[in-house]
Amino acid sequence: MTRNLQDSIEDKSARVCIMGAGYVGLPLAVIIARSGYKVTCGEISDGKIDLLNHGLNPQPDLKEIDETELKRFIEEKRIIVTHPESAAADAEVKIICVPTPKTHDKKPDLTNIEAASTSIGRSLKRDDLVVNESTLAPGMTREVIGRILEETSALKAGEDFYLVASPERADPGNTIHTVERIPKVLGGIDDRSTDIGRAFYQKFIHEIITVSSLEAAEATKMLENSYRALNIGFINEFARFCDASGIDVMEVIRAASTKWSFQPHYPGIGVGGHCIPKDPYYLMSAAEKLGVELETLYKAMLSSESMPYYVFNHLKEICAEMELNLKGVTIALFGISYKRNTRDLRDSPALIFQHILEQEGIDVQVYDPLFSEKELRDLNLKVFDPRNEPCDIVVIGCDHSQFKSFDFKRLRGLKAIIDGKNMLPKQHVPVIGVGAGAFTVRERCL
Ligand code: SAJ
Repeated sequence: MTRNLQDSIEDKSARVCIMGAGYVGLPLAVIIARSGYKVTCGEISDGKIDLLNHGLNPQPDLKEIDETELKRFIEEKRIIVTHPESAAADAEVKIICVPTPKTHDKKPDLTNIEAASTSIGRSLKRDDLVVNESTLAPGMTREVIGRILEETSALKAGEDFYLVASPERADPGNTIHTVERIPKVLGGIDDRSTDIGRAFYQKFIHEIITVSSLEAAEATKMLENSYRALNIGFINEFARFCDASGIDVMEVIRAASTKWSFQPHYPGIGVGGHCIPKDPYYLMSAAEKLGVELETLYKAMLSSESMPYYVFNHLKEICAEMELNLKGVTIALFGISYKRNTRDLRDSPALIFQHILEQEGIDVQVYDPLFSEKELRDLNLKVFDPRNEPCDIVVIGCDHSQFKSFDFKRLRGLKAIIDGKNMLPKQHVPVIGVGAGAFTVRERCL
């Protein structure tokens, strides 16, 4: 490799730009700065730029970030946060870490990717390395990012600049599987790109897994998350079978987990977050272009997307059994985040459930100990105060650990709990889970 980027990667004089200082980009920036590189984050949110430049973490859920370290890196200008254009200009290594959401009709939304690629392309130089870490379907790094870079810079991918795909595999908030400990899969547009990608990442990531192409790297991430979505979709379907057949799905999952080749997944009120609800649709869109129908994956997505409605049906059943008027009872939704012990609301199935009830003209109040009452009201949610308000039915929308020790006996008038995450032990009132097995109100009491 004759180019001098290798040297500046070795002596860490190479300047690094990360497009997107979010759930993926910010932890990555800290790890790269910690290894000795100067990092500039390109961020479109002025609010985030301001917070970060004051050394504050805009996403407190990211417990893997040491706030003291972040503040020091900002003060020492080892991390600088600015707007995308200027961030890209002063760097030799440019990493794209922007969100890749889906549109309302479940198609890829590449707005952020196109904007980040254009910002990078405008100041792209010979010998630069561009890495895409955002989740894209096979072919998109080459055909979308690569094309925009070439059009805006008049340079050629592979010949004039290095292009690598290395999809992020982070689990935001996870302090065990932190970015540097997760094996890094990467593939380049050519061998030199792969080699320089490896040379860079091995400076701060424990294990590098190189694959043969951009597309193989993109497909690896698609497979991982589609596998997860498939299994969650199936266990939600299996839970409906268990409800119909009087079998307790959690008992069966525990028993099946004694088999070494069985990987447990759990049914619930639905699937949220920034990955599982949308990554499979990126894969399906790429497959569709090639005339390949991923029907099983599609059905699995529909299975999980129907779960908020399934829990709503449980609610209607329990009210009918108890001869309660659905529009007259007090319903409290416990937990609104998409994932336990986080404040992340993206695609939260609990909020989808709340919206369904709202659409049906059914009053539902919300309690989530991770949010202040003001934050809940600012989300246009009606606040439930468990300290002094009566409540007929509780619905568990998110399995925050705090709910395990919550004393539901304190809730005046409580008649039933619908446990959307199958997290609670039996209580003094009927607890109906997702897949808890056919029930009648009497049988479910202690
Ligand atoms: N969920 C279920 N049943 C399950 C597992 C999850 O209903 O058995 C629900 C969760 O409640 C949540 C949603 O699915 O609403 C997503 O859960 P998740 O554990 O996959 O959480 P995410 O969205 O943070 O997933 C990320 C993903 N990482 C990346 O895409 C890079 C995912 O691939 C990882 O497996 C996950 O973190 C992780 O566990 O590391």
